[in-house]
Amino acid sequence: MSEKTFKRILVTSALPYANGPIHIGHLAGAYIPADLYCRYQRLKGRDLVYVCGSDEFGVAIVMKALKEGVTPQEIVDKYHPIIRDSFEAIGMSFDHYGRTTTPTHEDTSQDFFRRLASKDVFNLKTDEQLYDAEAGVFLADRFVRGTCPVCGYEDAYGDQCENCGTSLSPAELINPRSALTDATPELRETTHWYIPLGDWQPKLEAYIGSHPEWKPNVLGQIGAWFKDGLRDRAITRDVPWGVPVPRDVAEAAGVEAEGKVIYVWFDAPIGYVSATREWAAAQGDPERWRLYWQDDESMLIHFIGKDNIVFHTLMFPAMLMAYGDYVVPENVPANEFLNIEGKKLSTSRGWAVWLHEHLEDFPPDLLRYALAATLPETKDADFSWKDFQTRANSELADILGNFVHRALTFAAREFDGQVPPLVNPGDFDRETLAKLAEFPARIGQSYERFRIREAVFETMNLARLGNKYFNDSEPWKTRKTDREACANTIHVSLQLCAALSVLMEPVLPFSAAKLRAMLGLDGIRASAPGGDPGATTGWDEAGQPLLQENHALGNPEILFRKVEDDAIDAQIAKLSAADAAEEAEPETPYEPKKDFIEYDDFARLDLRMGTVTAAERVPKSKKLLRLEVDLGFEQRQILAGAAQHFDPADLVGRRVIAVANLKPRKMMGLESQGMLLMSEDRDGRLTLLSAEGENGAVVR
Ligand code: B3M
Ligand code: ZN
Repeated sequence: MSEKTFKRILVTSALPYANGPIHIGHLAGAYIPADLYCRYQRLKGRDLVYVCGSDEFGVAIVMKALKEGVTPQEIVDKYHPIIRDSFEAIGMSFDHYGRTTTPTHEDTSQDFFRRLASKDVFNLKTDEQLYDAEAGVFLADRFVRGTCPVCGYEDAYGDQCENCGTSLSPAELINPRSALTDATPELRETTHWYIPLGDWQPKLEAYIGSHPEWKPNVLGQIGAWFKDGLRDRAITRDVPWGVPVPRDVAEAAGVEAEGKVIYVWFDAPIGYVSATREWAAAQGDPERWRLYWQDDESMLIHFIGKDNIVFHTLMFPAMLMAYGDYVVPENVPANEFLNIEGKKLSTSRGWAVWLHEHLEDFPPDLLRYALAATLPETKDADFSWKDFQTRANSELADILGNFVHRALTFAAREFDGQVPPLVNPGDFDRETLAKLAEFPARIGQSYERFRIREAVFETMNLARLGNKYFNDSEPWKTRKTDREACANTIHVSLQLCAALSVLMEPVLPFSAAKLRAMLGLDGIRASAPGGDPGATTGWDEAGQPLLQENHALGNPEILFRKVEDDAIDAQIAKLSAADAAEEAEPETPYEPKKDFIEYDDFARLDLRMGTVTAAERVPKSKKLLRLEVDLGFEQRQILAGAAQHFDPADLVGRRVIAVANLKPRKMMGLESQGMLLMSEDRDGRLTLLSAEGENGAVVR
């Protein structure tokens, strides 16, 4: 439980799929909160390792490759560096950022699989799965599309209907088709390994039960899974992209190993272990990873988004328990989702703010701060550009930046750029220093409880305190009337600035470094890897005065520049442009133009004006309408496959164009004596064509 103190901490952020760049929704879920937490803990002087990496296997990657007409390898080779570099640019302080296509990861994943197989943890099941004979592959999950048996949505995925949210198995789809070739899949036998999570439920319930301190949104989801009863989950797939099922294990089981890979949700969390191994190797101490994973005094924390809860709180812990020797997650502070301007983030619709683009226009600390201040910790939250501007201008610039600037420029002007001594401090000075002393513990508490937003708010309160102290002390008056009081005010203000430069470090690392340079303050413990190991002044010390009397300050500079309206308007315009372009852009292109015909070919059509005189649905048919059409020279019965598009009552009286010489044919036992012209748009919507002219008039 949370009361236990641990010797070291291992922190992970969800491994992002390397199938696209990072957007602010990702950042707010699993990355910004984790980075703040890690930087705080490092400032506390705790032994911490923070790992992450690109998730490079799985259907998400294969889908993207299909879409772009390249190989999965090309996809991950393209996006891995983009993701890695944008993380670096926003100041993510990973000790190691790996990828799951490394030999170390294959080795670690196969070791897990082999060990669990040898302990008889898995079940082997043979059943029929959909097979695309045209492509020669089994169709896992998202490779099958078809009609949802629950709501009738025609484009449901094999694992879930996006329309009604029901989770499905591919075999449940009506009219299944292959997402690869559009072929109708056939059922074929295949054998897979399953992890019987149901067998693990009692152990998992005991484990989760020992963590009442976990976030309610996380416990709520887990509770629902337990109530439903955990089920077997297949942990292998028949796809040509993934960590291969170890040959020896397959052979021992009498299963053909060729083409079988480990399911991405089995290997991805093991990616955390692989990344830690790679980190240890890079430290020149290859076995050191074990300390973090296999020692009871290590605390494992997973930062994730809410869609990954089941894998990190149930499946991965079951794997770790089954393996033995490993610690299990001590906490999984999952976040909810971030919306943008009140609308659900959607990368396909262009309703997203991309990290690499954002950083072209703004310094990284602004986004870190704006996101940290609005994290979706307990419920979905909203990012808006106006709010971003307000955070940057009214909080960072007007409160924090302003306070620091006033204190430093005052010291430069009045005290020769030095820290004036504190002599006979007044009550207000002492009270303020006493309040300062409480901040590290108070902010720290919030971090320890994963209340990152609250921690950031408390941090800003220290700047608020500084501003108010400076204002109320009125040093611009005392500089003439009471030199000692004025010096005390500046002394205390500078101590507050120094404290801020440490306490704001988790959320604003770039600006904190800048502030320390202005203060000439060094020897502060690093909040990211690669700092001076000799530095011992850190979080806990920041409550006490950090600056010596007469210490020489550096040059004051502006810490935060204001974000202008223009810059914000441009971003809003960009967002809506992407949204509008998406709306205007054809989702599926219209049919290509047909070959030329001679006029005589056209002239063979007998097109006539007519009026619908009666309309009804054909009983027992979903699609057919029976229409009576007055063509002037005769009445016709015409069947139209348009029942899903029109209400029969609306059709009576409509002027229409009919093909009058189409050979009659029977449908549902009724003769159709012609056809009505309609247009069909890209979404399959039908519109009846109409024209002027009396019944029987020739259309040409
Ligand atoms: N790549 C899913 C996601 O990006 C997945 C997380 C893996 S964490 C081990 O949402
Ligand atoms: Zn549905």
